[in-house]
Amino acid sequence: MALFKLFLGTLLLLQFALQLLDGAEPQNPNCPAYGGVPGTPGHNGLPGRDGRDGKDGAIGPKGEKGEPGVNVQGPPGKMGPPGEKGERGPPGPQGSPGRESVIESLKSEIQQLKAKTATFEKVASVSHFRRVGAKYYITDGVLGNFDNGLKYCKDLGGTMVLPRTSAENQALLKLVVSSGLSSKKPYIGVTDRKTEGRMVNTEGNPLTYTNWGMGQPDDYKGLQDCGVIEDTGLWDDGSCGDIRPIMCEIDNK
Ligand SMILES: [Ca+2]
Repeated sequence: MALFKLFLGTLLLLQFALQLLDGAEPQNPNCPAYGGVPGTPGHNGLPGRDGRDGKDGAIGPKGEKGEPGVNVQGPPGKMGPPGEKGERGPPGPQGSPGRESVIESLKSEIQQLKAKTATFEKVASVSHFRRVGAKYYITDGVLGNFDNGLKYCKDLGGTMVLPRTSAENQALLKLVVSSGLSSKKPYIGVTDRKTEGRMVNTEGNPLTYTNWGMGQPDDYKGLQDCGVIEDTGLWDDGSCGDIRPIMCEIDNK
């Protein structure tokens, strides 16, 4: 017992000394308490529950630019169903003539110009001519019978002269006079040698214009079947075998 008191007293003194060394103020110097002996450290407790989510942090810095994507066109999609037929549109403007058409047109014009040139050359080749409408009356003073005249004019590309109107007859009369051939009564392209009394042109067609003199054609002595023109412009019938001036007409188409 005495030993226990001694031990207890020593322990108190030791604690007091420790408090003095720690600077700790004695709790109550008038009523000093005895501290217990510190126990051994306890075991670690169980981990606590998860805490609440924290607030969102600040926006981070902008990231680096990514690599360019690969530009690859995907495969075409499936063909859709055919749509309904639309209404007929208005007619388009007329197209310009094709190249072939233009060439054909130019060829035609060239042919016409060549024909006109040929006509002018024929007209210019004779000594006397007169234009009336779209034709020329021409003569070179050549003499021959009626059949000679038909051939001569045909070879020249024309026909024996035959007025179809009063104006044409006047034009022919002027040529007859100006050529100095009026006294020889040139032939005109009419005849009834195929059918007596039925005067026709050199193609066998009935006449649409005549300018017969009084009492003509009279087929004098039954020998007159071919037409001639007198210096008055009137017509008469004479022998087809007589030698007379030949006059032709050429179309200037
Ligand atoms: Ca006669």
